[in-house]
Amino acid sequence: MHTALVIVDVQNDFCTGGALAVPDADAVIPVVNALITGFRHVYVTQDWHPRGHVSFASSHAGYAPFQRISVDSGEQLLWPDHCVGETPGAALHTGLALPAHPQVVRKGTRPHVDSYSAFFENDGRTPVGLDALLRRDRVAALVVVGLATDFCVCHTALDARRLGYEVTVLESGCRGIDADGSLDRAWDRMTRAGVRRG
Ligand code: VGL
Ligand code: ZN
Repeated sequence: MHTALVIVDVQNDFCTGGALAVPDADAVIPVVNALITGFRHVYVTQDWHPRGHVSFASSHAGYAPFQRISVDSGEQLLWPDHCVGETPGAALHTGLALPAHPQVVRKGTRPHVDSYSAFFENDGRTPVGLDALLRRDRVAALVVVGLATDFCVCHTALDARRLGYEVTVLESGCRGIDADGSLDRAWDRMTRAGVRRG
């Protein structure tokens, strides 16, 4: 069984100058690039929303980014419009030194449900696609890096543990948004779920 590198959402909109820029996000790029050469199995996730996505504050009259709202799949933290599919903001950062044919998983593609995890949408049960690829490739352990530590990295790591993968989240290869203490809470949840903090 193999160990894979999972690179979460290193996209222009989460990097410097992007619509939902994560503080110091670009610092992960050299760290991730140094890791890539050491892995035969590399998976890349992309946040990939339709216009008018349920997670956008602009889709809900009277709401602003970082407010919470109740939606079909539960509570949704609202964001600025970001990572609209096929726009430059959704593109992977060109500083990433990816292998020629990386395995890409796109998430958050459905209008009415968000997906922080590359395993399950925020309804907790609709598969996004990463598990099927990992099973096909006989991967049993993951090293997870990327953006943002407290949202898509955290939920991807938690679901991976739920599915039985061994998981290390490499802190130097991640950066967080830290909305209201969410970064500490995310590390707390991850470590309690058996995620190694590498
Ligand atoms: C993310 C907020 C909204 C992430 C995606 O990649 O962590 N965060 N959409
Ligand atoms: Zn998103």
